[in-house]
Amino acid sequence: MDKIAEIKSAFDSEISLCETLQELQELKVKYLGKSGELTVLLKSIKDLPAEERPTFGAKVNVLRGELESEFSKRSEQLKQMEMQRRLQEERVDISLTSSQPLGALHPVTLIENQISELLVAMGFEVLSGPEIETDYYNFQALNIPSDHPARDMQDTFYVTDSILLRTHTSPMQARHMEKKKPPIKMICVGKVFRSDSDASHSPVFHQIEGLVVDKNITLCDLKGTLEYIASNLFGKDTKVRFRPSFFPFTEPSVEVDLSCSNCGGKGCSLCKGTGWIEVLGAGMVNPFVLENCGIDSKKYNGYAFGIGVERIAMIKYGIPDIRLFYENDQRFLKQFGK
Ligand code: 2NM
Repeated sequence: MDKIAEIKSAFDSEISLCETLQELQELKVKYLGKSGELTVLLKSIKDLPAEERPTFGAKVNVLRGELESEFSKRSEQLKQMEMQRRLQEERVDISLTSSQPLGALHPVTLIENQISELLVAMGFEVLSGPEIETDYYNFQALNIPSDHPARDMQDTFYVTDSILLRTHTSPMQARHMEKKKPPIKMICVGKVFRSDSDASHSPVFHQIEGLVVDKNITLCDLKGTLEYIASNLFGKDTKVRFRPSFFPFTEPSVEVDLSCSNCGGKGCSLCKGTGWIEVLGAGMVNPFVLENCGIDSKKYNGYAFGIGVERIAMIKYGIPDIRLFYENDQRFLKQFGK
């Protein structure tokens, strides 16, 4: 009986020292194995007087039950600890920021996308065309006469006498009018080229030109479209103002001003105290242009507008010099496209 108590207390202290499943398994062999402590104890039963054997046997079996249940308890505990240890050790820190620098859209692309999306939502289709154009589509079809200063070598990049880098995206609209019957509702987005370079002019820049041809189109339709774009780009209280102007391809022609988004129209340095900022040109398509492109100008009319993408981006983001767009300075570029 003393031996049973002795084994139990030795076992209790040993099992509490087991730190791994391996050690626990070894302890199990030591106590419950074929030649383990309990087996040896049970075999010693033959040395006892016959009347003590049943009680002794019963006590050893109770001890076996106790040991077995403590083994499985400790085994569960160790498995849990092992799982915790692995979860800790193999943890992936998903909050770690990437060491790869992330790219972002160029401010010109951002504005181009924003304006295009607004116009597409109003039912305009988006077209693109060649950057190298013929004199015919870039000038003649658009009612720009041979002696017009824009045709000068000083202003236009010529490839040959009659082939040039397009100076606006309008040639694409002339091409489209030749092919399609009204109603036409299109925009053309892309690069254009002019021989000009200073803080507000770049030899390559981006244009979005819109064209609508249908029956009974008015300047009000044009104004409504531009007001929608202006209020989405610069805030819903933005006002649109038309001033008379001249373009060979529109009649009448207008310069379009927006109320200054910086001062709300009160006058500031951005709008040079006037409360208005000139943003684009537009007008009713000149009937000569419609006729040149095979559209009956007695039945149909339309409006057109031309937006300089860089100009809009400069106003919206407060960029003072157009050349910043093309220098690819990371410090400039990473401020946009969040
Ligand atoms: C502008 C201003 C006014 C324009 C005209 C045409 C076309 F091809 F339909 F005749 N497209 N874009 C236009 C009219 C462009 O840019 C300042």
